[in-house]
Amino acid sequence: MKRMVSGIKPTGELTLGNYIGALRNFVKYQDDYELYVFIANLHCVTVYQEPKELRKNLKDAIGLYLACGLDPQKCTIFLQSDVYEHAQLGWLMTCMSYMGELNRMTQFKEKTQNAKDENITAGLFVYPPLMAADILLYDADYVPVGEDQKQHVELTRDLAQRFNNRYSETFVVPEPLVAKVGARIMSLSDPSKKMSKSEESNKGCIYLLEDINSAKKKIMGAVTDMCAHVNYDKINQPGVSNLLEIMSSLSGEPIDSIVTRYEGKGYGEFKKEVAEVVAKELTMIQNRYNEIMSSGQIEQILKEGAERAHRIAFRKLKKVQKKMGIDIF
Ligand code: ATP
Ligand code: LTN
Repeated sequence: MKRMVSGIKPTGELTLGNYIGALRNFVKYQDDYELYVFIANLHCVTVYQEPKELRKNLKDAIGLYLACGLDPQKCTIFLQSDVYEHAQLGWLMTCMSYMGELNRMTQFKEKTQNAKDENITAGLFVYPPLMAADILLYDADYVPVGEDQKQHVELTRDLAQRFNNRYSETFVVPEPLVAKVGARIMSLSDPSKKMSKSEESNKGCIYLLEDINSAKKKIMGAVTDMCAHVNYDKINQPGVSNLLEIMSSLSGEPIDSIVTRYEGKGYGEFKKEVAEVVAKELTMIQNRYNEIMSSGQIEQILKEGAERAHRIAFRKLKKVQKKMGIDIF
């Protein structure tokens, strides 16, 4: 079975966009791959996080991943900081990286463009070699990521090859797996923008832990157009198309079939059904989430996950240390 590794950096509340675009894919992958999913809490603190809030977001994210169907019997779920090898290999990968290549990382450039020097941590700069370590420790064949993370996986490949050439074959060179097109849920209040937790107003974004009635209201108030017929046309009817995508991906009904059902009918009725479908999914997730959070099982799941991950990571790190000459016996 091919191996897959991915990290989640939950610095905010998870949204319906995260669910449709990312979370649900992991749930599918766990059947066909040996999947390692970790909460990248060391990556979270490259930018200051209020501790109470961070703790809550980390816990919520784990609870939500489980609620959405990640199964600890099928995949390994753990906290990055629980497996010390990440930070160790992260350092060694930092020493394998050149200033020039880290300077070229788009995410670093974007995040620091308008920031003052004293607000830019050195952690943000060496974030990509830590990510490389996360992946290389497990000999991952594939890394499912969003488009924005592809460059970091490319760097990971370069570092793996550099190490293999310099010291001898050690790491599997991983491939990024970027989700299919269409995995981009748009804002309900401005369908030209991505649904995002960092959006200024909350009207366009539905959170997975949001009150059900409030989520329904957001769907009912979603920006549409004057065409007055339900049609899948992303250019001229982006709002309606977005609702069609949401509904289709949650219900499994093909977009064409939904469009046919709504021939000659108005937006009101259509939105009502979308709202019901979203409400049903959120209710299911929230019920599972509440059960999981009150069951106290998260701690045990993370403990077992960290143990499993550690067994692999430990051997890999040892091998690396030996090859580099820092482990002397
Ligand atoms: P922000 O909302 O601040 O832009 P984000 O949610 O994109 O952040 P991440 O937490 O890194 O940031 O995203 C986690 C995953 O969710 C990524 O794989 C990303 O591609 C996916 N994702 C995020 N928003 C959407 C969306 N609107 N539609 C589809 N997938 C999304
Ligand atoms: N950088 C990623 C999170 C992340 C990750 C990883 C993803 C950290 N380590 C290893 C895949 C593999 C992000 O910001 N979403």
